[in-house]
Amino acid sequence: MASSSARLALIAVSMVLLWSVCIATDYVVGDDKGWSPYFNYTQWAHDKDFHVGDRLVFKYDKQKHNVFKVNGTLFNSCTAPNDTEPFSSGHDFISLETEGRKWYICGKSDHCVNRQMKLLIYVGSAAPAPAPTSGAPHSLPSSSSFYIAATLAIAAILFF
Ligand SMILES: *[C@@H]1O[C@H](CO)[C@@H](O)[C@H](O)[C@H]1NC(C)=O
Ligand SMILES: *[C@@H]1O[C@H](CO)[C@@H](O)[C@H](O)[C@H]1NC(C)=O
Ligand SMILES: *[C@@H]1O[C@H](CO)[C@@H](O)[C@H](O)[C@H]1NC(C)=O
Ligand SMILES: [Cu+2]
Repeated sequence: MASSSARLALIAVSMVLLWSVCIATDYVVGDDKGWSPYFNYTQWAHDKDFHVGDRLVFKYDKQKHNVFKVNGTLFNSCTAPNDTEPFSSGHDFISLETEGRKWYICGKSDHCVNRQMKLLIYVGSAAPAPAPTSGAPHSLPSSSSFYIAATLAIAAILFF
């Protein structure tokens, strides 16, 4: 029979696991400068560690700017696609759903080519849980750690 302290411990461990797996970050592109001309977005992205599940937040004057998600070829030539609609709300949330390089440009006027309105980031796998104290393997993919944590939490609440 599990004691109530074992039950509490299990719930606590599960909650910590759930929290660490679910935590995701919103990055306001350009911080307080937002998405604007003559800001060095290469520099901005340099010290950031983007993960699947995080979001980019583009804040800008929607009369003056927009945001196209493009591929590397269009990024390098600063070409806005003419077959896709840009983000244009002035306050766009873009979820980082897959790993790899992501490219964003402003499609207005010459903002990409002459005014540095271009952003390249690298997105890594979902943020790993911190080393667990329970001795669970460190390399568990986060989705399975999520289900394990959720199952533990539910089991602890329902059955102990
Ligand atoms: C932006 O910052 C990067 C990294 O610090 C630097 O290499 C690059 O020259 C800068 N770009 C401009 C246009 O200043
Ligand atoms: C980049 O996107 C353009 C427009 O959608 C497409 O024509 C081109 O083939 C793409 N390039 C790569 C390398 O995927
Ligand atoms: C769209 O862009 C492609 C090149 O990227 C060009 O060949 C095509 O003519 C353009 N279409 C329109 C409607 O402007
Ligand atoms: Cu712009």
